Amino acid sequence: MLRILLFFALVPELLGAVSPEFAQRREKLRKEETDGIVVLFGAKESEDLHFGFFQENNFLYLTGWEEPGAILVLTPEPDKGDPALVEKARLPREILFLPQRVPSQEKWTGRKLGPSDANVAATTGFTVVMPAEQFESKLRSLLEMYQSVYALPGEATAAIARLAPLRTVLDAAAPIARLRMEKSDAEISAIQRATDASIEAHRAAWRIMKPGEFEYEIAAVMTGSYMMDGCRRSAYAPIVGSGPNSTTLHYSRNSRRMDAGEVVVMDVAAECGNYASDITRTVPANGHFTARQREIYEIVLGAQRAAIAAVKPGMTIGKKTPDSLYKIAYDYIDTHGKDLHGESLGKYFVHGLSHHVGLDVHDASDTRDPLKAGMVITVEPGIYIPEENIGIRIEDVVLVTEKGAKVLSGALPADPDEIERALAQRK
Ligand SMILES: [Mn+2]
Repeated sequence: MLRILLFFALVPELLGAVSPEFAQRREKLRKEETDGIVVLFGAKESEDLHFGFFQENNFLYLTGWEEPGAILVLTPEPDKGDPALVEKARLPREILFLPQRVPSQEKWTGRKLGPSDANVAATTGFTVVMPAEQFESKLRSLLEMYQSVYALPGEATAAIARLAPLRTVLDAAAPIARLRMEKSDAEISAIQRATDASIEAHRAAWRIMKPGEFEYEIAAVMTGSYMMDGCRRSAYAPIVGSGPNSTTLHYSRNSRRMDAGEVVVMDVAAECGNYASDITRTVPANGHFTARQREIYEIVLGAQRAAIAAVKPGMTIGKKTPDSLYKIAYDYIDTHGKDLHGESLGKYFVHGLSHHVGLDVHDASDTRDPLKAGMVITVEPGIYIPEENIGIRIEDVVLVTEKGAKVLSGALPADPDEIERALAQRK
């Protein structure tokens, strides 16, 4: 057993439900939200043939459980002054509800663990596992003892409204987001792994980049690269935008033929072991920036370097929050360079600077909260000037450390000379 646990500890992408980390997260949540029970529904098996089954990420964060149809119920640590202390202390603190096995369905999507399987506790990491059909009666009895329930909008809130319409329903997303914002070492390793695979994908794209190719060829090489590295899917729809498309922030048709003299924005990254990365580089299709492209590029890079240099605990990522990294990047852009009409460039930086990265590429967070060591964010300034067909975005994944920052995607060049040198090595 110890060997198995060590194996999981060393290979974070295989962080199984039995890892103690999931139980620790649940315990933290139970101790923080002492005023109500927590009810979370996992994702269901759907008929969607496009994407396959993926667990809901809050559910995954708290359980590590990756089979469909599960339900999680947590009861708070009993309060010593509570008159119902004895009764509440007897309750299980954590219950995982699992659907019964359906052999006809298992022919299509494979063997599942059922609530009465002998190994259910060892496999799930839960001492108490009950059949999903007992969920409603169990919830009804718990609701007699607790006034409030934390749930995510949707199925859980509907079930609570039906079973106990007078209870207070609180949003579970906020307290879970507070936990999710601070990454554990295993999570940071998983993000690093997704980042390393994404870096290799960008290098693969640079090796085939040339005028006359289609954007989708670049996207194909990149997704193929990280899937061949063992990543299950893209962290988001790949964005490969050339020329005019470089100025569309989330362009994802990837259908245009690239021309000489154009820049190509590649905002493409992998999800590996359930954790996302998020990297953007902008390169010249023919291997050489024009003087104007380079001028704009260097302003974006300068803004990014200024913001990354300022990353440390206590800073914030909101546009209007105090000690804002966004403001540092915006001010840099707005005080360097001009558009064709002699106006400053701040108005062409049209999106936020940063978001958290984790299980979701735009990870659960509250952007008003000051950064802490262990948080992982992007730093991604951009300038988009449609009139000049120039869109430049440079995006890196940054770990906040005690003293500052570590750029997890720093192995991929962003310097324009280094990019031109790398492109010069194309076949
Ligand atoms: Mn991003």
